[in-house]
Amino acid sequence: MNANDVVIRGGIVVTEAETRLADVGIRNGKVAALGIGLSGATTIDATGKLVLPGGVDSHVHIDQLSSFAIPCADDFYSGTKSAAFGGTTTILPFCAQHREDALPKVLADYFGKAKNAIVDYGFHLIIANPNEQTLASDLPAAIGQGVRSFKIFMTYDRMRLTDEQILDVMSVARRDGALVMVHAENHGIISWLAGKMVKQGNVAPRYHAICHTRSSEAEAINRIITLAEVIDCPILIVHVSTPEGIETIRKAQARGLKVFAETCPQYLFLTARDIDRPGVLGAAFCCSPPPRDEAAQEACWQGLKDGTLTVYSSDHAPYKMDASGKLPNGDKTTFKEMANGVPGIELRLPLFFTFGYKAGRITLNEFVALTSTRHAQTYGLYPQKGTIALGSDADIAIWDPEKRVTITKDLVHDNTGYTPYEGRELTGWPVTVLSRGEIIVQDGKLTAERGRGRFLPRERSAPLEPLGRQIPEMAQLSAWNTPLKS
Ligand code: DUC
Ligand code: ZN
Ligand code: ZN
Repeated sequence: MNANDVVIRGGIVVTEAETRLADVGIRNGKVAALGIGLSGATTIDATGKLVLPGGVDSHVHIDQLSSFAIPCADDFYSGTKSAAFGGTTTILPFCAQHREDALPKVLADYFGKAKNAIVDYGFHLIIANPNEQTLASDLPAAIGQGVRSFKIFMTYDRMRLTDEQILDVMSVARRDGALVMVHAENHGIISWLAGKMVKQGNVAPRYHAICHTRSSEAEAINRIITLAEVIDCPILIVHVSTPEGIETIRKAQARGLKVFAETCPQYLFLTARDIDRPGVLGAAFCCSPPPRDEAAQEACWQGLKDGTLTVYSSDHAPYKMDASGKLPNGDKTTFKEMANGVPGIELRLPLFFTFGYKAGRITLNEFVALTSTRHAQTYGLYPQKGTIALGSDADIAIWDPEKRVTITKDLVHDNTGYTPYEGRELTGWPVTVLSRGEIIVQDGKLTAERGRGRFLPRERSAPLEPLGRQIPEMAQLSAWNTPLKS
């Protein structure tokens, strides 16, 4: 009898910490053995290939409505199919509250939608209305269900929280061991500038990038760090795009604060020039914050390399280039009316492999850390996800490091209908992908059943613990932030 159900034989196994020639034995969906000469009921020949942990994408929008109620192009089937083809085997999408929504219903709706997923998933919660009920009952209840991260917005009329509301949400997160993720841009600067631009008739997509000034990101990052320090609450700043923002985070980290941060493909591989196209074509590249310039790209690479930026996520926010998505008023759509976001769930890893690892900017171990391990660690999924180790889920992407691929919209499997990376030449592609030991993609074909993905409840974990170091003034508050009795 074979000890293993599946053996991946002869590949180079890469984790965050090491690179070695080894077979991987899989039993009951878990990594059961690592060594040479393993046997199994099924053998996958990985000679000449790289055997990497499946990607963990901790920032994706799927089957979600934007703040203007514009629907994403992807449901959980198309979104997770696209993830799988790109070597990603775990995703963390958002359950999005809009101001009028009751949180328990929001969560229930997304649990229903996610029944179509083909890879495993956890959830974050977007909080737009932190009222008494939300703070006292609904957030603790969500955490009890294993939804242990909340995204808040400092901009957008229909989503943004006041500083007081942010402090309230942070207080709950600190007490109950959740992570506050922040969209950090100064609302006043953006909306004031946008109002003036529109009055002047400057409504093309390129003005979106102009209104979202670099300074608006840096100011908001500085403010959110200040607020987090008052509460002593770990935070993660999503989609960081500017050298100024990164430098502010670097300084906070040097002071020992628990500030995690993320950047995304659009800040490494696009610039504001991509948005500057005739008519409304630039809408395809509009996201918030917007792509910047080459110096900002360089700062993002440096931030990833030196650890200031903790994770590299897709921020997959797929909107079609038609009236259902980016262009509600056709070619008359102004930059203020366009949904913000670009697709990237499938190409996140291949782009990073070619332009990061193959280009010599990062090592393979850093590739694994930034695309998988650190996401699992930061969000409380490690070591179940994010590594290839005994007892871990056998979520594995087998990469052909020499496979040449030209990106076209027909190559990718999401429902957006375009890719911002059309025509780029890649070297290296995940040719076989396993989730919990089951082959879900092989040689360009999906072999997974709709609905096989499982929900991942997340436990309280070390990165989510406060430092225990508050500003002295907080000592004047009595009975503040007492842990809930379980
Ligand atoms: N923020 C995101 O994280 N994604 C899309 C749009 C936005 O503002
Ligand atoms: Zn955002
Ligand atoms: Zn996002």
